[in-house]
Order: sequence, then C-alpha cells, then structure tokens
Amino acid sequence: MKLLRLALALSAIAASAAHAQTKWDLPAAYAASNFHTENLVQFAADVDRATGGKLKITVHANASLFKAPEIKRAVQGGQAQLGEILLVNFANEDPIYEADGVPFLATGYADAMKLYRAQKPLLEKKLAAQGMMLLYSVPWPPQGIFTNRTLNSAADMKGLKWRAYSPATAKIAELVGAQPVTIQAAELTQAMATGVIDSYMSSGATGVDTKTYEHIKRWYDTQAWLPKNAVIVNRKAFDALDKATQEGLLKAGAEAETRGWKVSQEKNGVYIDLLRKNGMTVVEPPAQLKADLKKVGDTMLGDWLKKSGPDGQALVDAYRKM
Ligand code: PCA
Repeated sequence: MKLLRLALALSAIAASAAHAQTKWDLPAAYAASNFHTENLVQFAADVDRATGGKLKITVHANASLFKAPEIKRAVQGGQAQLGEILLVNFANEDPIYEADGVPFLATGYADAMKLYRAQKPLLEKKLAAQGMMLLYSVPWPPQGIFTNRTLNSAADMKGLKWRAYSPATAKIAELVGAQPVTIQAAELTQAMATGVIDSYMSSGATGVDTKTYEHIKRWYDTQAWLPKNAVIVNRKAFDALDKATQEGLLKAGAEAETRGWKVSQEKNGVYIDLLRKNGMTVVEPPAQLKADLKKVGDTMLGDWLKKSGPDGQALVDAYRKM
C-alpha cells in the first residue's frame, strides 16, 4: 500500500516535470494581419513544436502590451522575455541601429541583405552589452512617399504635415521643409483621420495595414531604404532555458528570418496592388524629385558617418565590398 502510494507520487512528479512549461510574452508593434506579425505567430508555433511544448510564446500584436518605442526597454528589463522592435527607432541610443534607415544606402532586397550582414556583428555586440541577443531580423518593403500633393521636386514637400516613425524620417522632413510629427504605426490611422498629418514615408505594407488609401491618394515609389524589424531576447531569460529548448528557439528564429525575407519581397508587389485596387495612384518619382531626394540621402549618410565614427565607416566599407 505504502509502495503504491510512493509510486503514484513519483509518477505525478515525473509527469509534471515532463510538462514543465515556460511561458514567454512577445510584445510587437504592428497589426495582427501584417506579414511581420504573421511571421512571429508562425515562429511561436515552431518554437512550441521544436521544444515539445516546453516553451510557449504569446505574441501581443499592435502595441497592445508595450508601445513600439518601449518594447526594447521592456525586454532589457525582463518585463518581456523577448520582443520585436524597429531597429531605426533606437538611433539616438547608437547610430548602428540606424544603418538601415539611411536613405539610398541600400534600396533593394539584395543590397539590404548585404547591409544586414555588415551591420549584424555590430548589432549583436551592442545588444549583448545591453543584456540582450539578436534572434532574427526581417526588412520592411522599400519606402515610398504617401501624399495627396503632386511632387515634382523636393520643394513641393515644403509645409507637409509629415508623419515620422524614427529620428531619420523626422530628419528628412527637416531637410525638405516639412513639419515632422512622430507617430507610431498603431496610431497612424487616427492621425490621418484627425488631420494631424497629411503625408509620410513608409512601405506599401503599412499603407495597407493602416488603410491609408482612405485619406491619401498617391504613393511615390521612391524605394529609398528597407528598415528592419528585429526580434530580441533577454539574455538571462535565454540562459535559464535548458539546452534543448535554447536550440529549438534558435532554430525557429533562423527559419523565421529566412521566411521573413522571402515573404517581405513576395508581398511587396501584393501590397502595392492593394494600394491601387483601393484607389491609390502609384507614381514613379519624376527625375527632379529623385535627384533632390538623393541629395537628402547623401547629406544624411555624411551625418551618419560622422555620428557613427570608425564603426560606421567600417560597416559601410564592408557593405560596399560585398
Ligand atoms: N512600416 C513601419 C516602419 C517601416 C514600414 O514600412 C511604419 O511605417 O511604422
């Protein structure tokens, strides 16, 4: 009788150990239907499978847990074990976060991947110094200009009420004489509806997510840069996982990165078609506008190289050699 009770108790302990679960929260800043968010949900399902249900990740979309600019600090402080950030949002902490926000430095997917390879070791070093690790990173589609105005040159951008999502997009406004207001994607639809802004620069993806076509009728396809989201993990939370779970997480992260780059590129055309279908005109930028914006990019690259010093120069040199 005693033995039976002991056996039962032991098997209960074994069962609970086998089912020992770790639960992680993953705050994200973009709509549930956005391709980055869908990729996160797939990643979480892959982690679940790869770890035999040991690590359960809940994705909190659309800035519902933390606002976009707060996610990085939440992961650093351990309030969230991992999170998705827009790297360029953190340019004021370190210019390395902004390498993929410099206009016209890398304008297509192949160049964006080269830039990422040059930027990655520096990102990893910086995040490690802050007690975090880079799990994976995926670009937004190329950035263009949403506006109701006809733009022949940058002079036509004067006085626009310009939504910025980062220090660099605010700087563009400053250089062309527009008025920047920093607004994150989750609040963008409301900012258009209330007339706080009448223009901004972003991808077709964000144009669709925010139903920009209900307020703005043109998108200039400038293909100016491809900013990246990154999924970052709190190092202590990672170290607390057993080896097999760590490996499952890293593997699912690597797969999410490969998948994300592919989907971003594939869906770019789909998003642009959706802009058209919903009444927008997609405009090839006229030569003068292109030349003026290129100048803005050159100024910003010069400033960025000054700010980022030898690390930044090494990054750009490495990128250009690839
Ligand atoms: N969408 C995000 C960042 C870049 C992009 O394409 C946004 O507009 O907030």
